[in-house]
Amino acid sequence: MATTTHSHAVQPQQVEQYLSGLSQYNVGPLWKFLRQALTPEPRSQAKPFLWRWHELRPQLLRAGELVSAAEAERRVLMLLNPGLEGRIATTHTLYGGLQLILPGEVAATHRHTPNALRFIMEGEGAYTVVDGEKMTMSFGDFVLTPNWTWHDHGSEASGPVVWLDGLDIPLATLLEGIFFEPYPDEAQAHTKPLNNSVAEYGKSGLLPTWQRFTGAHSPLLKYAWKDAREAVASLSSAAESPCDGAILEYVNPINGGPSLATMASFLQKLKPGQKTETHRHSVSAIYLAVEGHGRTLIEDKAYDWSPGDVFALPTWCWHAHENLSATEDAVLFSFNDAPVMKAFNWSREQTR
Ligand code: GTQ
Repeated sequence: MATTTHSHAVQPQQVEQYLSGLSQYNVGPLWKFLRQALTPEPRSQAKPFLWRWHELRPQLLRAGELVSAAEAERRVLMLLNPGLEGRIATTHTLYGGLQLILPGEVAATHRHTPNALRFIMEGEGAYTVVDGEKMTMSFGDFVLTPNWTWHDHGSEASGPVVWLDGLDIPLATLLEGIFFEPYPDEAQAHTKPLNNSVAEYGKSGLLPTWQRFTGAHSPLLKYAWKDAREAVASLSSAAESPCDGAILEYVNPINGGPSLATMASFLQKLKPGQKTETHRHSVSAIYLAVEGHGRTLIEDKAYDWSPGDVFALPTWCWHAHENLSATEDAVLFSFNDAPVMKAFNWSREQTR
């Protein structure tokens, strides 16, 4: 007996009728969607986008006149990606926001499963308390609020303090891992010495012998600007990345891993006139210009930046950085979702 081939007997309208009847069973024909589901490469819905400090700073200060930190709980302008309308997202996995705290204010204690990081953009004399440890925050400091840690912010400053918040909210939302809890009081007790984690874990290569932290995040919760800036400044040209210049990661001092389970953070310096090579990768990132004037080409479009500007780099976009000054360094802070992508073997990189 020959095997049956039946396609000659099938009428196109029979197929159409069949397909249109499928939705009532909540099923669909994979054969019509295979190429859409399994693209050769990532296709991000997020768009490259740059938020300008000179536009956002006045808006943030205006929020300071209209809404108190007590009312707002967190007085933040969220950086919303124009390609991800309706979502609280700066890239498809990462969220960035600009937070303002004014002299004497307190942003009440709460905790949540999303991890948070802060990079201080303006001012000094603010603080964050994380699980009983108060940390001072000044320009350029990088501070962690790992997931499910109680945290409140306050200010003993004489002027506004502004920082970039980075959280994994879009990722946690997709994975339906969001939990949130307010603290019973506005502020929590300060049960540890000021900047305690810096004293215990903040001297590179020197760790306490009587305890070995085993959490999924860095036990060092604050990385001071002076140390990080000096570290990128002192790298020799031989120690540079072709695609990123003099770049260092804020790591967990115990194991050299990322400072948070879901997000890796970096400081990079571009020498006067330096142009990096073009590459793309399957991690998305948020960048903050800290010093200098530069340009990042993303998919061949120029995003020119100055201090305080923030830009989103979606997945798999070709990009290269350039320092536009002939005399001054340019410095970028950034964070990305590499720990997650690496954990699942989804991290890839290409150079052009
Ligand atoms: O400081 O705890 O930008 O909970 C968004 C959510 C900041 C914070 C944000 C938050 C915080």
